[in-house]
Amino acid sequence: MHYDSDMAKVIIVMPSYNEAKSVSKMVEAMAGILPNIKDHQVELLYVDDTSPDGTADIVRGLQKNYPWLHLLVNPKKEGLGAAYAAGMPYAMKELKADWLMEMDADFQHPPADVPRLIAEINKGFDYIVASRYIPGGSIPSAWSFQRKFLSVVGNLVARVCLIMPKIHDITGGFKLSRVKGFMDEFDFTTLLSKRFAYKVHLFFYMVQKGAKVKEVPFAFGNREEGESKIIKNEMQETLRVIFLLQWHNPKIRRFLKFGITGFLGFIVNSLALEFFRRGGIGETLHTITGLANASAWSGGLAGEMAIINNYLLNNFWTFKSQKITSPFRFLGKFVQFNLTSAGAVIIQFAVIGSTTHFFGDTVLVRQVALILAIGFLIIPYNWFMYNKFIWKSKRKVSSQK
Ligand SMILES: Nc1nc2c(ncn2[C@@H]2O[C@H](COP(=O)(O)OP(=O)(O)OP(=O)(O)O)[C@@H](O)[C@H]2O)c(=O)[nH]1
Ligand SMILES: [Mg+2]
Repeated sequence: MHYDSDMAKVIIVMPSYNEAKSVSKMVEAMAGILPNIKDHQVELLYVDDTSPDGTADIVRGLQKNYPWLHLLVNPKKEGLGAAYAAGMPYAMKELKADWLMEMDADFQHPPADVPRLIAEINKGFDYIVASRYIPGGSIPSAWSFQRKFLSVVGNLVARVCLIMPKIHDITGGFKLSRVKGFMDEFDFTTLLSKRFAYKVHLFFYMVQKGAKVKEVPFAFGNREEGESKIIKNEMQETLRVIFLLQWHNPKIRRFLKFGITGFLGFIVNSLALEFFRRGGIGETLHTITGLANASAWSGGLAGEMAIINNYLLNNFWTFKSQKITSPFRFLGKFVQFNLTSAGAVIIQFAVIGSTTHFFGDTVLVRQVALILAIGFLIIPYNWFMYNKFIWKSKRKVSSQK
């Protein structure tokens, strides 16, 4: 095979672990495809973790016939993300890759689709993603319901939580990324997962870097041979990576802190309710005033405890850059905070009142109405009030100067 030296070089990075059964077939399939790609120099790099089934030996044997076939052997198996964290820098530094392709060794990413992805390079894209979730793409029909469900839901959660509505497949592993300005600026020692969830991190990174993304439909095939390495709790790992990615984003971090504070407020509310009710304080207030009953007084006091909890946590943690410190303002704002909290109570009053009026006064209607009221009205309302009134950002004022 002869290539011009200025032709862009694509390295297909293919991690393998116990894939001995498919290596010869894969290399032969590539031998039938790669030489026909005329405008790019395409080479294949196996990244094997010293597979006990001798995958690497088979690759070594084939290297004699195929000069475009490379092999990197890691001493031990640490997971798919770890294999890429070793293979991608190797492909860039040692093999001088201009483009990196991520691809599985078990034929689930059909070799016949490689030229279709590479063909997009010349159209100005930086990140070419084989997508299972756009028209023309698919996941294996043979998968169990559980696996289909986890795949679809995992991907949906990633799209929503990473705020990438326009991307349809974030959790797939067949893609092509530009090296210059993108992968060469990524520090692989910071990759957040050594496992399958590495994909979510790389995707997030590429989009943040401003990559022009192109999704190309493809049918994710059935594993033909060998055994699956996917681990059962991959979903948890993906959620962990998503959380960490967003935790580093100041705006999202603030919103997460606000959410955590609200959740803690709820716990304080419920514990305090029982504390006041059982500890006799509710009873005492009822006796002194002669009004309502012990639980009503306990509930009211517990609500105030939650308000105090939320005020303190939001002031010293969530909005700590706009922290209120002077004692007078601190008290004044606390009164304001109580008023905005009363607004939330009114919202809840109105939503639960009207839904039970129209849909029946049942436990289901009340609880669903409560969740909807919190999710769609109270959270946005509180977020708005805190940002606009209680802990108003001072940035605008200083930028006008
Ligand atoms: N080097 C290396 N490769 C791995 C590791 N884990 C998985 N792989 C390879 O990564 C690719 C994807 O792994 P699979 O087990 O096929 O995962 P999957 O396609 O989601 O699952 P199946 O549909 O069951 O095949 C395959 O080529 C594996 O051999 C690892 O720890 N190290
Ligand atoms: Mg597979």
